[in-house]
Amino acid sequence: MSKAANFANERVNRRTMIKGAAGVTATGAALGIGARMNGNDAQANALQESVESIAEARGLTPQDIRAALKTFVPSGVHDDYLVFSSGGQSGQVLVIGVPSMRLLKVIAVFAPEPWQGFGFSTETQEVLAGGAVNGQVLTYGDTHHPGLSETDGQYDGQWLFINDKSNARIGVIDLRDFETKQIVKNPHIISNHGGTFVTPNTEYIIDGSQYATPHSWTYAPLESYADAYRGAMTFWKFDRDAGRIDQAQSFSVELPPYWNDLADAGKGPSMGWMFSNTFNTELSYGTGGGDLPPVEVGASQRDMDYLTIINWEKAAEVVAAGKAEDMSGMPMIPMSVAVEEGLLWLVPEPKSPHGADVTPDGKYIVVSGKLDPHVTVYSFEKIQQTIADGDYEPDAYGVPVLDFESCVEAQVELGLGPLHTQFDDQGFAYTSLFLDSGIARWRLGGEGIDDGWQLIDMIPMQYNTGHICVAEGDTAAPAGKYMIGMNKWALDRFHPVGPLLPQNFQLIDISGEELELIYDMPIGIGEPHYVQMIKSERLENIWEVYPEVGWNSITQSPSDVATQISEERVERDGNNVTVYMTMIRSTIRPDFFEVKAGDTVTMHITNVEMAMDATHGFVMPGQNINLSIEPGETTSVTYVADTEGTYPYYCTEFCSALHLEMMGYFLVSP
Ligand code: K7E
Ligand code: CUA
Repeated sequence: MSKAANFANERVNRRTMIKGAAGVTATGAALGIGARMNGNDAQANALQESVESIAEARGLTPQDIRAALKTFVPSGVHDDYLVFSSGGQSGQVLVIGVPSMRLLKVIAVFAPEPWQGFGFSTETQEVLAGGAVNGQVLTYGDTHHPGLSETDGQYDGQWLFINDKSNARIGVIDLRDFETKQIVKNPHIISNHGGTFVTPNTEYIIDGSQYATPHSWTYAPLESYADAYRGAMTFWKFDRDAGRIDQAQSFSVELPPYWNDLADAGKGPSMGWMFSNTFNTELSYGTGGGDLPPVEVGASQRDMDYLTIINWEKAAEVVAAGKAEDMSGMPMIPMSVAVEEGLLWLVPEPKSPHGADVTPDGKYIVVSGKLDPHVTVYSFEKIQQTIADGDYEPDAYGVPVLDFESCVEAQVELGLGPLHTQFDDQGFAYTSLFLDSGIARWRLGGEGIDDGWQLIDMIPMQYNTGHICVAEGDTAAPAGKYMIGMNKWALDRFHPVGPLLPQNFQLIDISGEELELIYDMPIGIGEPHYVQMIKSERLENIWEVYPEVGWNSITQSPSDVATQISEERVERDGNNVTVYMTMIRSTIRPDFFEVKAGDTVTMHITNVEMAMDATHGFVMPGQNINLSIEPGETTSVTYVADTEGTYPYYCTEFCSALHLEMMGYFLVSP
């Protein structure tokens, strides 16, 4: 039996013991109610009795009651932490409060979303169009890794980035209004995975290719894989003032046709560097329609794959010096140049690696091999020394491979299927164990720590944990306290809902000596991969309403088609009709307009209210138009009125007592 399985058994025994021996009558004692309330025995007894009767009626154990008390957030009280979660195949981002695990918002990113009018208004259609691939606007994304902007290695609460793995795109979300402002398509690669990870001051957003293709996904037969196919690591420059990724200042580093997995940016002593897992160093491309082994087998033959190491500060200098090549409109540093300049290195890594996580102090890189029960810890200092000593041999592509033993600090046996690692404020690391369905807590080592690099505990998860997240646990200063396990399989944990089951987020209290499971939250939309948890107090720039009436929320500036009260009008120019409209409780102005069949109608709608939460929605039947106009916002939409008829438009948000009267008639005459 593996160590992890042992821990799991112990846990089960402990839980059964508490249930069986103590039962619900021990709840009061478990809660310490009597002791705390000595001053007022009558009150304490009453509370204890009521708790016990509720617990008995609901069949709750003392553990259940502790969990409930730790996660309950009273009505009107806000959560201490917010989680930004990938929405997986929904192409969205979920915002969740911790510890309550209440869903606060779903942010549309790569897919149209009617409630927010995302992908329906002209402004948001342009955002979606920014991520077009081969000229086609896509209406989904496979989101994996949200990345909060950082200052000095800590979340600054200003921006959020998220990748679409399936099309190698990045979405940019402004945390003043929690809306997507930009989608960029990587011109060099067609699928990514190691994104989005930001450098410590959000200088760059890291975006690594997953499946190798020829550069810019052009055609080349699979048999030419080794010669014609390539990987790339892209560094997107983020312009904070503009609030946009600046493609003109972004670049990629060409890589061998290995598959890059998760990445992380160095910090502290390793500032300026980044680290990415690389698997399929076997160069498998599957059967190729012949009798080669399938990828599953072909890509798992070697005992070691690679950790890819890039000096991005140096890479930026090399681009500035004009040593990169233009490729599809963005610079690419050729592999040969990257090697010559000493900015690209490899180190062997145990079999089929997945996660790569830099410790908060920036001294170590923790790597998990999916098919190895250990995590491998590399020392950044040792990596530098090995480079200085010239202790390396080139791989088949001429990229120097550093000596494994010289770079490794420790290997810690944790359990089966280690994937991702996070850190807390007590010197612990946590690693998800996919195959063992658990999370291992282990102690980091290093100078002055005698009991480091050791497995301490393991908490079973339900089931098959992928990513985990400790509060601010991937920053230079983790907060600890809470951890979420993102479980791929839910099986029996919730009421059955048909064959497609939700994912299971499990909240764990990590503040004590024991890891304590305190909440299960089903995620009924897509398969989230990664989440980041930020202290709520860091999100101090959130707007309650837009700064002024007539605001363009995409450019975040006054709209040039804003309409104030009494400026409402219908303008005609041949077949083009432009309607300048306002919305205020409980009137839409104008409340009538008529066009001829075939006219092109453009509507500019301004919500002239500046009261918090006074959002109006707008639908135009038969035209696939559904908008959301938040206080102060101006939103536009254009459509061709090609079918004559009578169409009542109305406000979709129940904004006032006379909300149903907030409507108008649109007539299309023959
Ligand atoms: Cu492990 Cu895409 Cu981050 Cu999923 S990845 S688990
Ligand atoms: Cu505005 Cu209902």
